[in-house]
Parts: sequence; structure tokens; C-alpha cells
Amino acid sequence: SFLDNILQHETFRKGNVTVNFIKQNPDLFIFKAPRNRATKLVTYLGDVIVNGNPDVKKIDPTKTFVKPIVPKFNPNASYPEGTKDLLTKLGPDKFSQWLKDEKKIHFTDTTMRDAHQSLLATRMRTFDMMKVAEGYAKNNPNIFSMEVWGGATFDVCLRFLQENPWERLQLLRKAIPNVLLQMLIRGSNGVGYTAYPDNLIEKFVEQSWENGVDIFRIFDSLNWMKSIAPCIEHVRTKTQGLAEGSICYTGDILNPENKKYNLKYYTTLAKDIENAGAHILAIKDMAGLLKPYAAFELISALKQEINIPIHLHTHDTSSIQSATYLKAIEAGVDVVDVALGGLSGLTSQPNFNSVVEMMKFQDRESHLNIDSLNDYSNYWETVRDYYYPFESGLKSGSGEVFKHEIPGGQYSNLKPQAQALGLEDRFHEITAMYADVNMLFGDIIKVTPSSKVVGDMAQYLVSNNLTVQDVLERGDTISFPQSVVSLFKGDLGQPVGGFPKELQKLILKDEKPYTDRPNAHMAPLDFDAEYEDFKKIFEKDLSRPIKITDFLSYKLYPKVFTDSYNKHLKYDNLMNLPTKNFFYGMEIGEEIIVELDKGKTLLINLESVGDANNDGMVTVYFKVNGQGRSVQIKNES
Ligand code: 3PY
Ligand code: ZN
Repeated sequence: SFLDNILQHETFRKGNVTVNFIKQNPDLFIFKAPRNRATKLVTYLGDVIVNGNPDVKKIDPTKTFVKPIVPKFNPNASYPEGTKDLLTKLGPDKFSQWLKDEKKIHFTDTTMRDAHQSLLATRMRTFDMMKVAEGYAKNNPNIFSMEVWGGATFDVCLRFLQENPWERLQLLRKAIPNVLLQMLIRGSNGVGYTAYPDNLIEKFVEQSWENGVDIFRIFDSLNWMKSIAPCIEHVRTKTQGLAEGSICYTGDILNPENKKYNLKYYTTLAKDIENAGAHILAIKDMAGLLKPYAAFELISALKQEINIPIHLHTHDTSSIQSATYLKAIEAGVDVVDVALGGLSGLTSQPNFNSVVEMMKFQDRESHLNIDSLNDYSNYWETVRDYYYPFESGLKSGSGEVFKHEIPGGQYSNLKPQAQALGLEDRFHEITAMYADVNMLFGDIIKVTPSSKVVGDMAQYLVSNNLTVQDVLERGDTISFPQSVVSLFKGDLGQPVGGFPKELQKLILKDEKPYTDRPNAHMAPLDFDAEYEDFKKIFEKDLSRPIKITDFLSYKLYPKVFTDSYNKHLKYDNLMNLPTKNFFYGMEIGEEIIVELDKGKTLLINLESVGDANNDGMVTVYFKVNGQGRSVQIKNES
């Protein structure tokens, strides 16, 4: 602004200011940043108008959108106290005790993380979250926690949404200061698909806390304590947040033939997690396999065996998982994960609104504001429509999930993936093969990233017309997908009961597997030196200062971060662009308002789009705050 320009002016800072200061210094009137930003923004819009958003593969030209209704709230009212205030007051250990002593059933709202990860390929933008974040926290302060970060959201932000995941977290924290915010972290794999040096994960946990995470749901994709325990320790030593250690549930404890993943297996693992220092135990039923009566047995047994509260997570792929919640609540579970109606069901979590109704007039009722929850459900239902290209196409619940055991998020991705491979008509062959590959691998826990390996192998076998029998008979002649080799080498840790030895030899050929922690094979990061080098490369021209969190993004996803950095140089921050325009550009005559920063808005009007000239360049004409502005865009088609 003008004032900033004055304050930052060299003459002004030296104190040599006379009455003619403003007259003598015309550079005070050059507002570089905003002008620059406007140009970058219309360059982005021009790109999408001419070439489409590369992430949107199919467009329905007849599609119309309804404007979402943001439920009313008072921006001037203070926030009612919630669980975050209680955590601050009690500290994590006493908080854990408080939760255990609570009688009513508590709810975690997964709408802003797992729900859209599992239904819309993780594409939900910060823009749509921020419209309701403050109001939701003010209108519904009695929710236990909101899962808003981690899992796949981290890399999708950078890869496809042109957003900084850390900025999303900071904004949500600011808008939701009263309710606990929760993230999902994959143990030693962080928010990635492979193991990282321990001190990188430690720093990541510390920074996640600093930027707003309160509850860390920690799991390992093979249920390996050697990956879970260090992460619990990071939370305990580097934060005042809550470490929620998870058991990933697979199989069926009620099946007498199930010798591996039986009740004893889970209660032992739960005890190990408690002994490792977790404040809460999560049962992470990523595929929605925990049936109602099994839930009753499991929760009842765990209540006997451990002294920390229990938090249950499931996916409604089969469509019977609200019955599981009912039995779990009867058995004394402390918290359940639900998603607001408009983003619930199928591969997402059970319906928040309906589960609250289910508990009405019962002993463990939570007395939430159901009318408000319904308003927010309607908001998300309308917003969801803007993301239609990312819908999976699944239409109904599927009992087949108990056979193939595919996690919710992966199941909804598998259909578009099969399509992309030209295997659309063989979708059920792939899901059946997934089950076969799981047994071939020795019946492993399947959740990110181990589930991805099973999926890669299943698709590989189906597309090459191979069977599991072929692998066993002539595996020495097959060159397996890299992720499969890596799993069998030990890069994701050790599965329950070890790898099948014969198969491991067929897959690894001459490579030697290892059985200690993958992290033991990694040099710790030299933070000071590497961060300095990083700054030298990336501090050039980003219109915001480089931070340690950028360095962490880079260390987790070097290429994805670099690509996103370069796009930021070209387009700047696109977070405040309305979702319709981010994905689909603008129509001629359309007028939009984009808030660059608080109080700094751009009124953008698309006037016309020219024809491509001989060099394939198209001129797109806008009006920005009433002034004509055109950009030249290369037509890529
Ligand atoms: C993730 O790791 O992203 C998951 O949601 C696993 O269930
Ligand atoms: Zn999940």
C-alpha cells in the first residue's frame, strides 16, 4: 500500500523527510506487488480459459452450479470454549483422562480431510473450507475434533491445487481456535509413501504442532511398532499435543479361521501402543471391515485391556458401518469419526447428522446442534458438485469390500485408474486380483502406502494377463513393479509374521532384503547446512519469504515442491480464486471478485477471447477493476 511504500522508502527510513518528500519521490506510487499479482492471476485464468485445467480430464458442457449457502454466524462474537481450550488448560495427559471419564459419545468431523480424500480424490480447496471454518467453530464448539490435515492432503495441495498445505493449516487454525485440529501421519513415512530420516519426521511433527495440529493420528502401513513408537515419541517430546497411536484393522476377528489378525493380535498391539506413550488409541478401519458384532467384541476387550480412551475410524464402503458405530458406542468407545452428510457415506465416513440423530434421547447423547449440522451438510452437498470431475462413479455400497479389503480412499481411486489403463471393463477382475495378491504377499495390512503396492501389483498382473500362479511358477522371469520390489526389500518395514520367503526371492532376485528399520539406513538430515542451500535456490523470487515449512515440503516431495514453486512464480497464490474459476476458467461476460488479501479485492471481467494467431497465441481480454488488461496465451491443443 501507499503507507507501506512510505515506511519502506530509503529516504524515509534514514529520517531525511521534508514536506516535499512525497512530491520528490514518484516511486511511492508504484505498487509493484498487487499489480504483479493481478497480472499473474489473469495469466492463470487465461491459461485455463484457453487450455483448460490440466487436472480436469472430463468436462460436462451442460453443467450448471448452484451457489452454496454459507450458514449464518456472527463474525464479531467471540469463540465459545471447546476442546482446544481444554487441552491448553489440562495438558495432554490429563486431557486423555478427561476424555476417558466422559460419558457422552464424542465426534470427530472428517469432512475436511478423509471425506473428500475418499470421495473426491482429495481435491477440496482451502477456499471452500475457509468459507465455513469460522462459522462452524462458533456454531458447533462441542465437536471433539476436526480432522483437517495430513494423509494425502499434503501432496495433493502442492501437486494439483497449487496451494501451500502449511498455509491451509495456519488459516484453519486461525479460523478454528477453539476446537482440536487433527491430522493423519503415516509413522516413519510421514505424509509420504516411503520412509524418511527420523529427524525429518521429528521436525515435521514439531512444525505441524507449531502451525496448528493438536491430535496426531499415527499409524504404520504394516502395523509395525518400530514405525509407530518413534512418532509417538516425537509428539510427546516436541509438542504439547495428543499422540493417537493406531491399530489398522483388517480381516474379521469373529472368523474362527482367522489365525493371524484375531482379537489377541489387536489387544496386544493396543497395549504396545499404550506402553509407547499414546494418549489415545485409534482403531483405524481404513477399508470398513469392522462389522457391528466384531466392533462390540473388540471395543469391549480393549476397554478391559487398556487405560487410554478409544477413537474409532471407519469407511462406509459396505454401507453398514453406522451399525458398527452403534455397537461400538454400546461397548463404550469414546469417540467416533463421521463426515457431514453431504460428504459422507460410501467410501467416506458414516453420516454425522444421522449418527447424531441415532443417539438422540439416549444415555450417551451429545446434545449437538443438529439444525446447524444440517445447514453445514447442505453447504457441502452444494460445494461437492463443483468437484464433479473427481467423483469416483461408485453408486452404491458394496459387500464385496469384505472380500477384497481395499481401503476407502484407494477403492474410489481404483475405478478412474482402471479407466486410465484401459481396464475399465475389468474393474472387478482388478478388485478380485487385489485379494489374490494380498494372500500371495502373506495377508498383509493394507493401508497407505502398503495398499498402493498391492494395488500396483494387481493392476500389473491384470494388464499383463498374469495370475498369482504364474508369479509362483515363473516369477524369476518377471520384472515386478518398483514399489513391489521396494516393499519386499524392507523399505516399508516388516509385515506381521514376516514376508513369504520363496516369493521374496522371486521378487528381489539378487537384491538382499533387510529387517531393521528403513530409517536406520538413512543419514540424518543436516538441517542447518541443507536449509541454507535450499534458501539459496528458492529464495529468489517467491512473493513471500521462504520458511522452514517450505524446506520440509521440499524434503518430503522434492519434485512436487519444485514444480509448485515454479507455478507460484508464474501464477502467484491462487488460493482465493473461486473454485469454479480455478477448475473451469471463466465464461465471456462473467464477472468475479477475488480477494487477494484482506481488503484488497480484484473485480475481474472476461471480455473476449481472440482466435489463435499463426504462432498459436491467443489474446484473452479482461477488465480488472475497470481497466482493460489482456494476456497472450499459447494454445496447447
Ligand atoms: C492415508 O494414509 O492417507 C489414509 O487415509 C489411509 O487410510
Ligand atoms: Zn480413513
